[in-house]
Amino acid sequence: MLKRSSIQRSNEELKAYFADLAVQNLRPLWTVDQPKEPKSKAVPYVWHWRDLRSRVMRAAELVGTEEAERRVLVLTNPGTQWGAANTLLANIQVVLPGETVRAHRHTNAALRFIIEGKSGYTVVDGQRCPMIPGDLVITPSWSWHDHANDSDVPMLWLDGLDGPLVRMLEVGFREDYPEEIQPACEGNDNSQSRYASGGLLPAWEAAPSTPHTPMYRYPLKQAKAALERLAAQETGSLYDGVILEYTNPVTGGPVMPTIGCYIQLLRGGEHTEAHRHTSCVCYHVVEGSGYTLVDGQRLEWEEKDVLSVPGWAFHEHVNTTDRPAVLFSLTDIPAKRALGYYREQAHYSGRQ
Ligand code: GTQ
Repeated sequence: MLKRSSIQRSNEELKAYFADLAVQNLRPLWTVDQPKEPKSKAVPYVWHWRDLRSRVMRAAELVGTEEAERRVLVLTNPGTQWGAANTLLANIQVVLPGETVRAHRHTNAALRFIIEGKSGYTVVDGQRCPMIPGDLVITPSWSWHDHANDSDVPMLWLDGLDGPLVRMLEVGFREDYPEEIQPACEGNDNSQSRYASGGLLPAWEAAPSTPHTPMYRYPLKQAKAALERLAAQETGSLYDGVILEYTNPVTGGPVMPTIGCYIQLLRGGEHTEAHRHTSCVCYHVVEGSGYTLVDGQRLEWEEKDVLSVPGWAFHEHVNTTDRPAVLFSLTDIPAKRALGYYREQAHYSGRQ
């Protein structure tokens, strides 16, 4: 008969054994706590625009873009002390009228969601991408990028990056462009007119081999029109209302391999059901106000606020007004899916 074994020994013997192991840099696995499910170090958190904006603007009074290669405030989750979420950064950057921000590249994948301004631009691998409030502009891993503000008002935007993931994987490289700024191609980035044709793609092109979308810019105008059109004809998701993913038009996959981007509309008065997933999420409120319940904690939000929902935390959204609310979000779903670690679970009683 085979069975599990049980051994007689004194506690002193065991303690002496453990002490000897420690000297050898060894550790007995059976003494290590192994939780049944993840518990994020990150905590549910909201940064209110009313507190953020003045502090970001103050940075622009104190440091120039010569001194600060990126004039950025890092929204820091009190639980992790690096970035807004466990694998994601959600930073706020400001560029004043007439300023340029030097060109560089890094392995960190990045995106900008424009919050305020008129007509700055980012040059991504030579493509000049105009930045209009509400637009999403992506700067994939290892792409050269520099920013500029050629308007007469400050530009503020949300930077989303996979910084903490890159740090954890120890794959961080960075490089300065040999010049201050890249020579931009004539005219604006044309990826919009090439790829945003309702499912039609240039047939003379070989399928791009890059792991990111060939479309660098996703205007809010199109996203909002799609949200409103779908809100008029469909219920959407039980957990997220009418939610759309920004996708690679060629593959239908996420915009970048480590970061997924979404935009959602919560109807006036909508109160979603609660669920949780292993991916963490940073939300930016494009318009409207309400609150999100995260593991029982109420995060109140209004326009331009940023909130962090840790992985495997139950969350449900409530639009407290009678007008639609629109939320932009970035998540690490693509990274977790690719590794086979994505899981999702509905709350057992619908709501918390
Ligand atoms: O604009 O390239 O928030 O390199 C952090 C690192 C923005 C940028 C950030 C960066 C950038």
